[in-house]
Formats: sequence, structure tokens, C-alpha cells
Amino acid sequence: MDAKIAKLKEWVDASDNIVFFGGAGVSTESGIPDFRSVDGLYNQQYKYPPETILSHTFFMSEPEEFFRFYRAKMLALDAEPNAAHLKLAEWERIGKCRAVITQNIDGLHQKAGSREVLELHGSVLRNYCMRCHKPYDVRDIAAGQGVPKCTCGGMIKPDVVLYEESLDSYTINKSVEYIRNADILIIGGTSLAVYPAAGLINYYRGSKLVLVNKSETPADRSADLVIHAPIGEVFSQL
Ligand code: CNA
Repeated sequence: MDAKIAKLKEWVDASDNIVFFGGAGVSTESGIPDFRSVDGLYNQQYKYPPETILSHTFFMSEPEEFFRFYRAKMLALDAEPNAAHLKLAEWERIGKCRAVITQNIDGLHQKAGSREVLELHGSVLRNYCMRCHKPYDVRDIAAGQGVPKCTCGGMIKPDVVLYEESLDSYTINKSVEYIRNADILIIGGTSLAVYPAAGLINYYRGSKLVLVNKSETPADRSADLVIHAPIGEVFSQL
């Protein structure tokens, strides 16, 4: 076993207060593309850049185009959890992992069995009418065509945080509390480029800040352990 993975395993084995902070890279090994990798969504060609399509302004002004992109690229309902999701769920079950804080919207941590999952950017699995707030199943959104409409005539919006929208303050406060009190903070599969989510890691006060990411991140220099490798492969060895 690689010396860095052995070190991480030693820390994990001795801890009952691990907090995980992750992003889209956690789900690439489940077949869901991230944003910033070479094969990520930002490097594929669309009429508009993904930041534009996934903004509140675009959603309200061009909902047809939004849902065309959203159904094709953001919904992956057949994806299954990979070794990283499964290991985190196991750690929670045996009392090691206190919380998973995720920027992902795919629901795979819960599918793997994690219960304390703080979804900073919401979830594609929840959908509500913007007028009467009636909930809709994601399968209704996936199977439909054009702009999904409620029986009342209102537009249905996925419960995901679009660019220009603010994050839920309860979720942020709870995330800060977990991070501030964590023994080990493992950051994985995130470019740490999207704020305010990325700023939450600055609340960590411990001495075991771990980064598991394929590429370099702005936090590499302040981390106590940096592993540049696919997270599923790393976690399957822990
Ligand atoms: P990002 O900016 O696309 O960064 C992903 C990072 O993960 C990059 O640094 C990659 O090098 C790294 N990476 C890719 N695959 C792996 C892997 N197997 N192991 C380790 N590292 C890997 O994504 P962020 O999450 O940082 O950006 C935040 C956005 C992306 C959030 O708002 C998400 O909602 C959004 N997003 C989510 C999903 C999802 O829910 N699965 C998919 C695509 C985008």
C-alpha cells in the first residue's frame, strides 16, 4: 500500500470524529461527469457555458433550454454509489464519520446508506412547484418533455441551488459546526473553486486535514496529507 494511503488509514482507524467534505469528483467513478476535469461538462461544447445555463436568470428566462441541458447532463438516476460513497456510509454506521458535507446534487451518499448528509447545493431528487409548492418525483421530471408544469399551472423547479441563488443557512451553520469540531477533515473530489461552499473548510481547526483529489487544489499547501488519485480507488484501500 502507498505510504500516504497507509498514513490515512492509520488516522482513520484511530478516529471517531471524521468529517468529509466533497464534490463532483466523488461521483465520477459512478459515471457522472464533473464540471472541471478534462472530460467534465465545462469542456464539452454547448450553445451557452454551463455556468450560464445553471443560473437563476437563465432558468427563469429560458426554461426550455435549461431543462434540455438538465435532463441530458444533470440527471443520472441509474448511477450507483462507488467505493468512496460506500466507505463513508460504513464509517458512519460504525461510529467514525460524523457527517458528509457535499456539493453534489445526485443523492448517491444517501443511496450508499449515509444518513447525516448536508447537501450544500440541494438535490435533483426533490422538485417543487414554484407556485403551490407541491412536491414532484424526479422520475416525473426525467420522463417529461419541455418545461415541467404542476397541475396548478406553475413551473416545477428542482431543489438545487443555481448560480446567483443563496445557500440554505441552516445547512451552512450545521456544516461549519461539524467542520469546526472535526478531528479529521477529509476533502475529496472537489476543485474548491465554487464559493461560498469551498470557504467552509477554513473553519477546520485540527491537525489532520486530508485532501484526496485527482488534480491540485488551492488547499494542497495547507493540508497535512495530500493524495492525488481517484477517490474510489483510495477509499477501497482504507
Ligand atoms: P468540479 O469543479 O468539477 O471539480 C471536481 C474535482 O474533482 C476536480 O478537481 C477533479 O480533478 C476531481 N476529480 C474528478 N474525478 C475524481 C476522482 N475520481 N477522484 C478524485 N478526484 C476527482 O466540482 P466541484 O464539486 O468542486 O464544484 C462544485 C459544483 C459541481 C457543485 O455545485 C456541484 O453541484 C456540481 N456538480 C455536481 C455533480 C454531482 O452531483 N455529481 C456533477 C457535476 C457537477
